[in-house]
Amino acid sequence: MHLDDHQLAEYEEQGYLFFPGLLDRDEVAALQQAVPEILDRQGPEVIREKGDSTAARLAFGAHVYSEPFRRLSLLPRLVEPVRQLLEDDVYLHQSRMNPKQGFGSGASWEWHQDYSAWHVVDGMAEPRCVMATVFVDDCTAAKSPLLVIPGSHRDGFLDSVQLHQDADGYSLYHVDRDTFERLAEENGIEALVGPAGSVCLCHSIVVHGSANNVSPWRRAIMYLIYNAVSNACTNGDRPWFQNNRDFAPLETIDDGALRELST
Ligand SMILES: O=C(O)CCC(=O)C(=O)O
Repeated sequence: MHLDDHQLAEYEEQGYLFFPGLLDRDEVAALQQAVPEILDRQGPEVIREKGDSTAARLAFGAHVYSEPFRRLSLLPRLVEPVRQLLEDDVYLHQSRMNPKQGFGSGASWEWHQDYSAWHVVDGMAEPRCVMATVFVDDCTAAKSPLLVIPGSHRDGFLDSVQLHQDADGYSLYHVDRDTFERLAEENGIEALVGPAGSVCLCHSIVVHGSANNVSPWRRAIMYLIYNAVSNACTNGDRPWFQNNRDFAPLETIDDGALRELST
């Protein structure tokens, strides 16, 4: 998939591009079938919700241990436009699934820029990194969609407050209240809604967050974090599933390879 000049200008302006239904039904089915096994995994790569230890909050690294997600991460449909946006070869710095379980278990996310932790903790020099946000489930207004502030990347990397650092090394920084209010007043807030298989390519300093999912339905999103090879991280303190140290440029696979897995 090649981005045209209009799309490149839109990314520059609003900090993200949204592609409804970029993956077809068979591809979505292959991903959805793999989700329960990923969330049941017992290991440090799966972090549980504070208010419900039975519910996974984040599953890191599924592109390594789940074949459908490995294939997803290497599809030309994702990797080629990301290379184009970053004007470089790319490697996968991190992947994480946020299943956002229903009945309130899927808790909120404070307003933040993802780049904060990668810069401060992992030593990523520049925000030359794209979050490919893949909707594994339908994301509707009722399921606490991902909320973004369009154009907030144009304010650059913001001073952030560290919200917490878990014993397992997971860090979250949040944007201070005054800055958040100003950005929201200036740019508004958009909800990313669309059917399963939709994809958003998002700049790593776009401010985003989400509310508790009080619907009865899961709302899983897979975040694939592609970094420019020339921007590889310099610190190696965090484990492989948070800070991948293999900087070899990704080689794409056949664009139909994920679809082949659907049964
Ligand atoms: O999927 C969500 O609700 C938000 C997740 C998020 O902001 C993140 O993982 O950085």
